[in-house]
Amino acid sequence: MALREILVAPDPKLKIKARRVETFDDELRKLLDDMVETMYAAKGIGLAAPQIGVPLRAIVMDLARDEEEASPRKFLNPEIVWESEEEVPCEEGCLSVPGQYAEVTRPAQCRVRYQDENGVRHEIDCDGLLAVCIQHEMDHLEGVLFVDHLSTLKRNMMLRKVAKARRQQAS
Ligand code: K1U
Ligand code: ZN
Repeated sequence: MALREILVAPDPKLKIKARRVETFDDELRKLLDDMVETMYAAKGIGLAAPQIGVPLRAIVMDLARDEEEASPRKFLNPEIVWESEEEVPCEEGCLSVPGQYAEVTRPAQCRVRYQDENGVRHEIDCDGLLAVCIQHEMDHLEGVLFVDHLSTLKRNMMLRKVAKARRQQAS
C-alpha cells in the first residue's frame, strides 16, 4: 500500500467529473487500498478518488469510532436511487479544504446503488453520518466541494483561508 497526496482546493483536478469504473482488477483494488491508507493517515472518515487526482467514480469510507475495529467500505459507481424530502443540516469538513468546517443541508436519508471492488452490485439505505458522508463523497465525483453549497461570500472566505495557510506552511 502507498500513501497518495491529497489535492487541496483550488486544484482544478477537484472540479473534474469522474468517469465510471469499468474494470474490476488488481490495479483497482490496489488504488482502493491506497485510498484507505491515505484516508486513515489524514484522519478522515471518507475519501473520493478525485481527491488524489484519479478521475474515477470510487469512494472509500470508515465511520468506525476510535475504540471500534477499523471497518473500511468501498463504493464504486455509486448512484443515489432515492432520497428523502426531509433535509438536515450537518457540520462538514473536507480533507481538500483543510481546517475549514461549515454546516451543509442535505437529504436526511438516501438509498445508494453501488458496486464493490469485485464488481458485485449492492444497495444500501443510508441515514445519519453515513448519509452525510456518502453524499459529500459523491459530490466529489461531480467536481463539487462542500464549500460549493455555501454562499459565495462564505466559500471565498474559506478558500482564501486555505490559500493563506498554505502560503504560511511553504514559507
Ligand atoms: O471528503 C473528505 O475530504 C473526507 C471528509 C468526509 C466528511 C466529513 C464530515 C462530513 C462529511 C464528510 C472528512 O473526513 S473531513 C475530516 C473529518 O474526519 C471530519 C470532519 C468533520 C466532521 C466529522 C469528521
Ligand atoms: Zn471532501
